[in-house]
Amino acid sequence: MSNIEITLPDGSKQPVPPGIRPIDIAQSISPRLADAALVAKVDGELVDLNRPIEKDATLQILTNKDPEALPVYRHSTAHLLAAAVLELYPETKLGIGPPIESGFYYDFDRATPFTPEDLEKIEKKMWEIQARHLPYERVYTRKDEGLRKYGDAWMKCELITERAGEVFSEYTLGPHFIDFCRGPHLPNTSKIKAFKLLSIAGAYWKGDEHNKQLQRIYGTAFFTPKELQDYLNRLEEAKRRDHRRLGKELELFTVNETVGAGLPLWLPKGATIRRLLEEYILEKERASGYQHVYTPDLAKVDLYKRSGHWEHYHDSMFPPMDLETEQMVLRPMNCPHHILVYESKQRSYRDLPVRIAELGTMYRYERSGALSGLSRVRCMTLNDAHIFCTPEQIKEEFSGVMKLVEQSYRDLGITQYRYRLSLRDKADKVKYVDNDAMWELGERVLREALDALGLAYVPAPGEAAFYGPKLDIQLADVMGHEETYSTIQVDFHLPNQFALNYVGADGKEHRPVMIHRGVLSTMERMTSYLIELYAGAFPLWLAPVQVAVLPITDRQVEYAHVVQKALDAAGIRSELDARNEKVNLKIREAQLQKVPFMLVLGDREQQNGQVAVRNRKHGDQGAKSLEAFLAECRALIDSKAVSE
Ligand code: TSB
Ligand code: ZN
Repeated sequence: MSNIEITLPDGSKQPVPPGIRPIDIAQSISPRLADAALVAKVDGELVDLNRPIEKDATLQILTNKDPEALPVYRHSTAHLLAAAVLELYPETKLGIGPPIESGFYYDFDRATPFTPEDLEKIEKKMWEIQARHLPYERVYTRKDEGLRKYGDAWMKCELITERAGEVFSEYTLGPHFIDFCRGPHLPNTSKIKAFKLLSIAGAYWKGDEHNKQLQRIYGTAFFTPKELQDYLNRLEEAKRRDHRRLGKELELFTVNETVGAGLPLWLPKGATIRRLLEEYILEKERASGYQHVYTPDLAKVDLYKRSGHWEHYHDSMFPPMDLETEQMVLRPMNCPHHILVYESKQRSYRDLPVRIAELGTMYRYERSGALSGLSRVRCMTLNDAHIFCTPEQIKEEFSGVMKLVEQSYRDLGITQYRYRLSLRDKADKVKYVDNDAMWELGERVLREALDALGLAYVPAPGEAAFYGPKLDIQLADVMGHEETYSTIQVDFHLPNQFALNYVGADGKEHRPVMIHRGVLSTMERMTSYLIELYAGAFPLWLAPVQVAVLPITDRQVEYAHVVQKALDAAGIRSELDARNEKVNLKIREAQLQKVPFMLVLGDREQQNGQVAVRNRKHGDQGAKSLEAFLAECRALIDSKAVSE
């Protein structure tokens, strides 16, 4: 038989006999490469290193230098996990075990629940198997034979019935493990160098709550122990900062089953932070020419039919409610209401831009699995505004919004962010309004505005609003997971839907453009970010309790009241701990609550009209006059200092 031709990444071509395996070619290049090889890429497709190549092809050998090999590596680690589970608990039935963004999982059906101690045992067993250098072997099974062979493995039979062709592939690992799997896999277990089992969770078979509940074991794997350790450290840090945990500990918010998932209740301290954010942004907007309005949280379905939300955004809306002869719906966005505010009177070119703003509460149906604390909720209040302007004014308005964003981020101490140009998915005619000319214009206007400001951005197809492209500002959490916070959106669609107009200098009617924008994002999402950014230790100006007043004994309680009154008068938020407890305990508790300043009051302080100041970060600061402390505090608050 004649040779086939293999093209390597450097462009060189090798004539080789058909049936050659990628690992043979790696070996012929260098034994080092063969040793480092994890998986092959043949004509762009990932395949096992020992899968024969039968025709001309391009070939790349992937090692631990190639991020693309990581999912394969993790998938193989998932098989290693399942092999260990079967060796320890042979009665277990296998579900699926794919790699995921942060590692892998495997679903198991077993009557006895796995315990944390089991995880340790399983992990040990995995290392044992790893050391056996067991190969991952691909075998082919005929469908009818497979169904016969796996009679009692119900999940496997379901998968085979639904997904397998006449013949399907399986992978084995040692004598106990075989699973329905497309692969590819690593050549053998010795290639796995670093993994960790992380947690156990319940998961329904195929994600459907009508199905049987399985036990899911999550784990992660990295090419090197160092990368794994870095990841585990970040995971620890993320736990320390987790806004859901801190929200409870610091009494900021609570989510109650009886109210419903994704509907957080703001507790007094969280509400204080929210109110400060609201007051902050309202004042900034007032000074930037915005007009604030109040509009209702619901409207007739017809309003959203007209705007296009009903057609394109229906999946994210709460179901409508019947009211007498009408159908009402909770609003998923505030734009239609603001459009009606614009429309409430005749507008002339001299009025433009008209900037309508509101802390607008809106409701979105988010899947229950996607909900998280305050960062993804179903009822949210957006620092929203809609700017109605001429096409010529877009650029200046855009840069005005960017200034607001940058100033707010500076004041809040947010320094790490990325710009994302969110575009439509051209093929998706359901989610996005079908009007090519409009989308191209919107995208061009946004790109020009971005270029004029010299901002570097990353385009993201499929992330636009249904009515137009947007510039999203992305903030990442400790684990690198990004969410959108601020957003600026150019919209030529809604003004058309509502036939908006203004009277131009020529006395004729013209159509305005709309810019939708949120600066602080929703109060919910921004607060979740700030909790994590500061790990609960908010800058003085945002701290729900700024000063803890701590009398040492009952004798100083009266003086403590005087001090607290002075704090009140200076507009400083304080809490007085007048309990009959040791002052050290009071300090410890205030410290745990991350209160910026503690004023410890003993006889001496009382006699001298002083306060002994403790700082949550730097400890004891010595005694000073009450006036001096108030002045220092005021200065820190007024300058919005990020740390004291
Ligand atoms: C800016 N109509 C525009 C508005 O005029 C609008 O609603 N845009 S949006 O759909 O992108 O939402 C604005 C912001 O709300 C998002 O950028 C995001 O920061 C925040 N947000 C969206 N969904 C949620 C949610 N489920 N929970 C918390 N915040 C959310
Ligand atoms: Zn809007």
